[in-house]
Amino acid sequence: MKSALILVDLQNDFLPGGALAVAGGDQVIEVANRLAHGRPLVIATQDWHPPGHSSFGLWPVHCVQNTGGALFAQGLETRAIHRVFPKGADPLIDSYSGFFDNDRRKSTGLGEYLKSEGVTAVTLMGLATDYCVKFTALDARSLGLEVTLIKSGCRAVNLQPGDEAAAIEEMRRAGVTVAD
Ligand code: VGL
Ligand code: ZN
Repeated sequence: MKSALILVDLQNDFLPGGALAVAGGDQVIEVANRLAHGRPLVIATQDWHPPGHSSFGLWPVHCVQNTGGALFAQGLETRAIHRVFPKGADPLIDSYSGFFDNDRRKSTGLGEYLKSEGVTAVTLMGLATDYCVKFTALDARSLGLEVTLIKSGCRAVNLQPGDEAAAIEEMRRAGVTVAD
């Protein structure tokens, strides 16, 4: 069994002070650094929207390509990251998942890459639990990967109270192993 670590959207705009700040988002950076250290395969997804992206309005303007908010968090040891998969670059459709656009028609290449590397299991953490982490985990399961979610490495948007717990329950039901 070959495994990869996937760091979801550890970008400035999702940290306190950012455009789409996730409470406690800054606290997961040290978890990421600890998990990534010495790992043979570390992958990061990067929310990467063009100006005027169709998700703006539903969400505040965030992670605009080539702006500081789209950069990986200061403090994240990016040297440990082997491959970056940008997502959400199509102006007309969003991509919560690191694998596919929300209509599941276009792949980011992540699934094909993992397959070509012989990866059968992924460990997942990042921002935000109830959006990009959840959809990345569910797509990984649908592709037949074993998925372990590091709960201490995730924080939720919680538009509604309880969204985080519901997301974790949905992932569990899909066969995701939830670990601390
Ligand atoms: C995300 C909303 C919009 C996320 C990205 O990373 O969870 N959420 N874009
Ligand atoms: Zn986004």
